Amino acid sequence: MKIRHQSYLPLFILILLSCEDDASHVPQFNPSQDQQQSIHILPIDQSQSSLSMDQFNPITRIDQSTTSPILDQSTLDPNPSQTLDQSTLDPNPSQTLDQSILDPNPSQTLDQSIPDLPPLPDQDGDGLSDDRDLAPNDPNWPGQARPDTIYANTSTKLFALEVKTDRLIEVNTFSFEPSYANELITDIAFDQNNVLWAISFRKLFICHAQTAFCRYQGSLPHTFNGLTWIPGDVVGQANEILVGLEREGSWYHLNLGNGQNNGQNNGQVPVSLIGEYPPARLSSGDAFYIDGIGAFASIEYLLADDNQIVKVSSQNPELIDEVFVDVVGYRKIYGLAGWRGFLYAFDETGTVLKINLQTRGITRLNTTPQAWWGAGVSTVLYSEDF
Ligand SMILES: [Ca+2]
Ligand SMILES: [Ca+2]
Repeated sequence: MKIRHQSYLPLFILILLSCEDDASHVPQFNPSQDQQQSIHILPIDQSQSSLSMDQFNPITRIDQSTTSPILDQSTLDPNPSQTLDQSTLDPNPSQTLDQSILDPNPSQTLDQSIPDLPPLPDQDGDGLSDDRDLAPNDPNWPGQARPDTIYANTSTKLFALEVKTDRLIEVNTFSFEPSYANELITDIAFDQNNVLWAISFRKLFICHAQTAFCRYQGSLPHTFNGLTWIPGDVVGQANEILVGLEREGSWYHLNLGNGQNNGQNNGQVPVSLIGEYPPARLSSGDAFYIDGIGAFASIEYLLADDNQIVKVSSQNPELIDEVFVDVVGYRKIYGLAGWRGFLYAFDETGTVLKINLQTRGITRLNTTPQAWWGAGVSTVLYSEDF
């Protein structure tokens, strides 16, 4: 056995040596190696992961920030006409009419137009805050229309019609600065501050609504027979605009310069064409606009016996939304104004008509000796009810 042991000894030694070699190749815990791996590999993996998400994945960021559905709706609307239709090209204008002038609870309309704000400074105490007062230190100028009142004019006199009672009152005979005596007033209009503006055939005035004294504002390059203010937001302007109507049916923007109502233009008032009525239609003498109601105008249709009162686009008078009513028997409606629920038409023959906006029924309110040339109402209705 000993020999056998001896005879196997070299083999045993060889096996032992072989096992030691094999043991040296078995994976062993090697702190230095593993530590190196943890230091170098893991941080690189983490940094690469972070980098790829935040900086090398631009598609994700762009999708979230610039091509979101919000952008699609506001600036990349594939059907932008929907937005336009709702705001400026209402295909069903009668809805606007129904909701505003036929509103049985009109205080809602006024509440929206005159927010409840603290009073602004009014140095002269005339009811017009300094920022709206053409003469902030003169309590007698420019004057304002009375609430619940529309106004009408002959060529020489100013009248007031109280809408609560339908009572017609003479305010005064128009008077002027000496250089402008004997001007004939063809139409009147009230701005959003309820200040009275008036035109003669070739001149523009501001007139005190309580005294009918008029101050010259500028000359006119055309002869206008109608005058109205239109809110700026309706026609894409910052401020409300003054519009003159030619007999031939053209509407002109009377540009008063910087800001509204500056009244300081002593030269010729620059004008620019807004548009004109469709062929064969003339201005019968007036138009008016009330915020939330829209524009109405009196029109003479060539060869027709009667005037028409139409609802018209303020942006383009060629777009007559509808013939609101044929005023049978009257063809000289030179004055037109409106109030809640009613239109008032002043014919040169002296008749005053009241037209129900809901039923479109016409009643003769008054027959006067006055040859009516114009009428006016503010774009914002003022009332003592609120
Ligand atoms: Ca004032
Ligand atoms: Ca004043």
